[in-house]
Amino acid sequence: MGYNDSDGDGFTIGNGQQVCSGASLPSGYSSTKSQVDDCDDHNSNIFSDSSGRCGVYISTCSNLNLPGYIYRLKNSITNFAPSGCITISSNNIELDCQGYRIRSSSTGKKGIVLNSNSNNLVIRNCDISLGTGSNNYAVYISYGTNITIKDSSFNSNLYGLYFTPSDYLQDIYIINVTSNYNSQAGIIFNSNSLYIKNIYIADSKFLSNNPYGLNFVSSITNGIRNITLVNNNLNSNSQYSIAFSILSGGSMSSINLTGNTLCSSMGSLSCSSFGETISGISNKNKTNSACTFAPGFSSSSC
Ligand SMILES: [Ca+2]
Ligand SMILES: [Ca+2]
Repeated sequence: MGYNDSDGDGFTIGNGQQVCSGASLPSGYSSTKSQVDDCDDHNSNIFSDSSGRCGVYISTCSNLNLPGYIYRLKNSITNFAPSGCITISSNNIELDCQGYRIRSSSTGKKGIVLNSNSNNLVIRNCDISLGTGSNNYAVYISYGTNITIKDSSFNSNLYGLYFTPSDYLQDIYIINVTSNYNSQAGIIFNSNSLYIKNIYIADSKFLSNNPYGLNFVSSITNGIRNITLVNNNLNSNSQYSIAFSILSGGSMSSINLTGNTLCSSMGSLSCSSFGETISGISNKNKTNSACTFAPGFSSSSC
């Protein structure tokens, strides 16, 4: 009976040994045990959460590559050396920054990078601000399926969130995120040669960015499809709240905007940033709050 806590981290080993869902155990642990406890009782940075999922505390820039694990940031990170601080490179990973900050005073930095095909990822409770200098991206995502980003802030970067597909990039959920004061856009979805599809953004704020709160860029047919925006605040951006930027040969489809406030300096929506016609966008449904615009500016060019 009883238990051991050899590493003193507060997570125990009971009668038998234990297994955590979605993860393989270090050597020395069997896979049968009814009690949820420490995934590695000889490493105080490894724990298990209440569901038995294994986790690792991180304190510096890291490559998150253990499938099924939760990674919890346990302190803020400032002035990191790598170009990308936290890289996620496996499946079923959750990064919980626990409200800690990631900061930089350099240029050419990325706070979080997803640059390999990974599925079922969650990023939460992060606060990333790298400065509005060139090539500072709070989050840079070029691969992935079923990505949730929630309860986080990405203020004062070049871009808060930058999505550009190098392969599959789909099923993206952005919930309760703040991405303000960025020097290009709160978020850009840049489909230049591959598709991005199934984007859901809700209960988030994209304020005072320059020039756009959100920017959707397509240069291929149906480059971006199935966009749903619900109950977001996209006010006070220096040009438009949302720009649908159709490059030559590009188009988008299935765009649903409901319950958003879209009051920015030049208008709510722009659909012709690069001279293409709004016919590149099909199947629109817009029900949003009305705005009062300065003379000469309208609520929408779409
Ligand atoms: Ca322990
Ligand atoms: Ca431990």
